[in-house]
Amino acid sequence: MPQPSLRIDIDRLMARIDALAGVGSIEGGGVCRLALTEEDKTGRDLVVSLMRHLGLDVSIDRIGNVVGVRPGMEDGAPVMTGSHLDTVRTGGRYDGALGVLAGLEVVATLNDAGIDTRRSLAVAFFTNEEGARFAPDMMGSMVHQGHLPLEQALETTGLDQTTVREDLAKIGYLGHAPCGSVRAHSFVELHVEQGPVLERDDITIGAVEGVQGISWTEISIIGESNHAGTTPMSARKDAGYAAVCIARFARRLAEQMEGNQVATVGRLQLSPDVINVIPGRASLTIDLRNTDAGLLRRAEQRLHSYVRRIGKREDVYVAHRSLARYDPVVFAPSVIAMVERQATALGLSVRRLPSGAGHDAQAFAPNCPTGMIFVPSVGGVSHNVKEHTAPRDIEAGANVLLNVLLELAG
Ligand code: HGY
Ligand code: MN
Ligand code: MN
Repeated sequence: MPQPSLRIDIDRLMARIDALAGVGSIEGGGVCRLALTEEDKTGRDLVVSLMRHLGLDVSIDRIGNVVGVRPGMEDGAPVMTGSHLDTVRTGGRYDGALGVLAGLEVVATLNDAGIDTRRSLAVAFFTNEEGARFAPDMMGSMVHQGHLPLEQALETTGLDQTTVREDLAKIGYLGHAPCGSVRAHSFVELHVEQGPVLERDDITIGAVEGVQGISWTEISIIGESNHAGTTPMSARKDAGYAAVCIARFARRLAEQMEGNQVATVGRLQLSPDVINVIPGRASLTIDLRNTDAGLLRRAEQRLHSYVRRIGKREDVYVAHRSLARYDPVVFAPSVIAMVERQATALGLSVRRLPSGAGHDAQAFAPNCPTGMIFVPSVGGVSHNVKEHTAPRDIEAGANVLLNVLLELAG
């Protein structure tokens, strides 16, 4: 049960966050540990050795998810926490890492206090949460929770034309444990909000209600490269122009759709990418999100019909491929209330809010009582080297995680 005086050790947690941030560190204080790269391997190795140092039983499954279990007094499914260690190319030091290291800080605190829990506790990190090199995002947790077939994930080819299986093997994390062999009694993830709400409202803890729907599409356009000077405008098959029209349509879509629709063109490539050649080929990615499932489908339909129209109008061939598709997810009311109650018991301000970002927790939500704890992001900035959360807010979030896990683990 909750131990009112028990607290995590923030200096130890910050030291571990800083140590991990030293892996793949980039200019400006951020990190780049793209999934299944050498940097990801080094980060994984560091955390696995910490798990072993804390006495956890560590298992690596066939998609490279790593779970460390602290046995409880009873057998049965563990109460689970965790997040991811991979980052985007311009990542911050808290996105993902905080959830994993705070989970391990909870274990260290219980070890120091000699506290045994009724249920086992598990701390995990999941493969390729970001989806930056290999789509979809949340790949490892989705396989772990049975939403994505293992073989399909292993066969996925990434931006560097390698497969997940090849790169997992290369970094030594093509594990043997069956995926999802460690079933969770419940799952709670601590994560930075990555948005502006908590800071704007001067609130320390977010009791997350759920995750909005996510739709990633890759659009490939084939026109005809031609001379920039000699080709009349009426005779062009300009793949580049078609691509920028689609990008502009995505922005208009976000402005016109209700339900806090967002749209992002994160990647845009033109070929041959030469100043005096009309692009013969183009590709772009469109990230659409909405808290409402029906509106997200409507936004996708409008995008697809626009893409067909622009293909005809510009006389170019256009194809689109879905890279990730997740409906909105709601977290367990019991866990949301638990986060609120434990935050209040610690004298912390707390409010409910939805998550704009995808998280590993959303894979668990259909299978067991699941929730998330947010802490404020300074300036609402994330997926940016300037990502920052104040240590006192990290301490607050980790103490709420400690007490929620203790309540769930009994
Ligand atoms: O894209 C997302 O929301 C998450 O960061 N993978
Ligand atoms: Mn994350
Ligand atoms: Mn992220």
